[in-house]
Amino acid sequence: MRPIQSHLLSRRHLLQLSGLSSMGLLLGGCGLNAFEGIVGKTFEPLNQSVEALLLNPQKPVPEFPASAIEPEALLINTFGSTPQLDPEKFRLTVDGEVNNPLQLSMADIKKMPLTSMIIRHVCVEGWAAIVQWNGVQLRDLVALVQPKANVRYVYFKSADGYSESWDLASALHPQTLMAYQKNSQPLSADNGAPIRLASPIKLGYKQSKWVTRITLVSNLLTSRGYWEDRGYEWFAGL
Ligand SMILES: Nc1nc2c(c(=O)[nH]1)N[C@H]1C(S)=C(S)[C@@H](COP(=O)(O)O)O[C@H]1N2
Ligand SMILES: [Mo]
Repeated sequence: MRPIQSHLLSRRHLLQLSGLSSMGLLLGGCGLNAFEGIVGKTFEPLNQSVEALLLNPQKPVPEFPASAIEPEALLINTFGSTPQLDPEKFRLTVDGEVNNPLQLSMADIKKMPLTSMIIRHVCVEGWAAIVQWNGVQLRDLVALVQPKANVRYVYFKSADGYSESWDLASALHPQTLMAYQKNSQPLSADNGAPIRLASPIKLGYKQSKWVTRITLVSNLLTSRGYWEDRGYEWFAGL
């Protein structure tokens, strides 16, 4: 790879920062103090740090038209039994190596910018489905908690005992969502209500349902995830 020229880098960096601060204002409107810590550190070199990933959104995966949605094709796939979570009492914890850990209600989450995408869900068991997911970008949640610079992985804990871990770049991809709707309808309990992971860049088993806790860490723990601990590949990219 060729090194990036430094004058290009700083110009690009500035342009991206201007975009970021408007997003910060948007989130600021819901009473949550976004991006301050990240925007403050403008002169760190661009590398695989958290700031670099937040400032350089990866290229989106092409999506499908609404006519391609296959409402019956998404099979329910759950290792255990379906948890019934009360959406009023539900809190999503976002914590770990961060400056501003948060506990968010569904009302808090619904005040954040809504993103919709029509993507293909692919299960290793040999089925796939084109689905629309609607929710918040995980990158917005990560920015809100102000991660420390050494964060490289994200753990997801689920109410059914399921767990997952992702690399930070995949977690901060613009189409990695914490979804609370499927095909523009509230998520059903079987599909992960009140909130679940959804992304076109990872296999189905990476897309945790009933997520109760998102933890940002600098190193992977002994357990890398429910299926990963049983021999499945960790990265599981599409
Ligand atoms: N909490 C939890 N999340 C989970 C699972 C699970 O068993 N528990 N199964 C995974 C698998 S293998 C797939 S293919 C998708 C299926 O999502 P769906 O049931 O909404 O179709 O959820 C994933 N997320
Ligand atoms: Mo799956």
